[in-house]
Formats: sequence, C-alpha cells, structure tokens
Amino acid sequence: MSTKFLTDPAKPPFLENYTFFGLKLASVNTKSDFGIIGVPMDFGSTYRVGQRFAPQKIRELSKIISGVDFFLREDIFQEFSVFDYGDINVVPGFVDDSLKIIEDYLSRISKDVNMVHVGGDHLVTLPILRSLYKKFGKIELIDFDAHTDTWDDIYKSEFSHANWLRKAIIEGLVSKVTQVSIRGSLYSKQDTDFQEKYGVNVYDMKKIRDIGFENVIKEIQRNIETESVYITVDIDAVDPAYAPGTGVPEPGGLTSWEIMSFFRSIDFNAVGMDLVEIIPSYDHSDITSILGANIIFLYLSSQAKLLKYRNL
Ligand SMILES: [Mn+2]
Repeated sequence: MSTKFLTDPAKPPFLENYTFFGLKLASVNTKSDFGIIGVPMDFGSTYRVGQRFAPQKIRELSKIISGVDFFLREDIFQEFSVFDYGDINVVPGFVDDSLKIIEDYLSRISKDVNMVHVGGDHLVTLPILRSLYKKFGKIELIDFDAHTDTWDDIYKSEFSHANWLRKAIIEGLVSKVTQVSIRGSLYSKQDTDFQEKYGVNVYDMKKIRDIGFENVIKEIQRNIETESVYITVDIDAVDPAYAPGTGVPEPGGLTSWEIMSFFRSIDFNAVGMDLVEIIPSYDHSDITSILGANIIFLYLSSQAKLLKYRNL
C-alpha cells in the first residue's frame, strides 16, 4: 500500500492547506477577475520572523467571513471569478533566489487578474512591484506602514524589509508614493531626508490625528493621478492593541475600524494590493490574522463594486 502526500513533498511545509475564503485553487495560467496568492518569504526580516506562516493562518481564519460585507452589500464570490492562486514556492533562507522566483512567477500571471498578495515580510513588495512594472509601467503606490522602509543597506544585506521602498524608488518602479500611519522611531534625523528628496507624500500619525482619518482618506482618493494604483499594507500601520502579531510593533497607530474604513471607501480601480508582516506566533487570539482576512475581503468587495459600475 502506498502512502500519498497531501501536498507536494518538494515544497516547503508551510505552503498551502486551507484556501482563502474556501475558494478553488487556480494555476498560474488561470484567468479570473480577482486572485489571492501567498508569498511566504520572511528572510528579509531584520527582527522577528514567522511571516511565512501568515498566508496559511489567514486562509484558515478567512473561513469565518461570510460572503457579503454588511456595509458594502457586494456579493463578490457569487458575481465575480475569484481564485486562490496558492503559494509561491520560495527557497527558505535564500533572499536573492526567492526575489527572483516571486518576480518570475507573478510575471506569468495575466495582468487582468486583480491580485491580492499575502506575505511574507515587507520585502516581498519589491519583486511584486518589479512584476507590476513589466505589466503596467510605473506604479502609483499607497503604503500603509509605521516605518519609512527607506533605510540604506544594513547588516551587510542588500535587500531587507526595511529598505524595499528605497530600492523600488531608486529602480524607478513607482511614479508617486503616499505613506500612511508613519510613526516609528528613526536612527537619525537624516532618516527622512530620502522621503523629502524623492517627494514621498507622508501622512504621519500626528497629521492623521490633526486632520482626522476620514479627511486623509478623502485627500488620498482626490490626489490619485493614474490608473495604475497599488496598495501595500504593512499590518504595523495598525496599532499593536488591534494588531499585535507583527515584526516591529509601534504603539500609537490606526484602529482596525480606520483601516477597514479605508478599504470600504476605495473609489478608484487598483491594479492589486498586498498585506504583509503578520506573524501568527506573536498574535493573540488570532486577532491580527482575522483583521488581515477582513482587509483582503474589503479590498475585493470594494473593487468588485467599482468593476460592476464600470461595466454598467
Ligand atoms: Mn513595512
């Protein structure tokens, strides 16, 4: 009697098990309106690790979300094609190889699939942006984050989750960058020089509290300049009271209601999004992963609503 592996033994053991929202699995060639894909690389993390387990955990917890958001009233899974594209088969411990594998794999997926990428640490956004550049040219980026992620190379590593944005800007992958929820401490007063030099539009937490998050949402939407907008969410943008399961927690961030409000009120077509830096082993009662599943769900629901209006 032979013993069958449930998953491919050639893949690392932290890859797929449940599917996102119980969706059917797709292959790289599958055409669909929307997709969700796991990018379980955490070898770019400078402090805590374990982001590789987030796609699996979010798949598991996404089961508790029924199909229709109470406020958006959009039946996305009935009206649109949405698939779980599985996990990208990264190489544990090898950053350069994994960056290449992620970029190559995503480049093979049709540009018509509005994709949600689930990390992984924040370095995964760099190969995602490289693949998007091939499909759409320069991308307009909205970055929810507690940190600037524009450090110069540190710890003798060329690429990390603390410098991916610096690399993306220098490589010319992005046309415009807006950062939201910035508040993390700096090594020196010069740390923000890069933002100023490259004209990064920063909504730090003081500015958000001064003018109100609802006004920030309106301003961000009003200032969208292109059709190629991409949203990256480092879960540390949210206060650790609401999202403790992350790599470098920073007190004083957004509430879960606020980040969900942003995703409910998106009034522009985006080319995709990612959700990164959730570490299930540092979480409590899975609240961070549950919030993550909700953010993905709201992004899909609001994009579906826009797509429907566009097709009318
Ligand atoms: Mn980050």
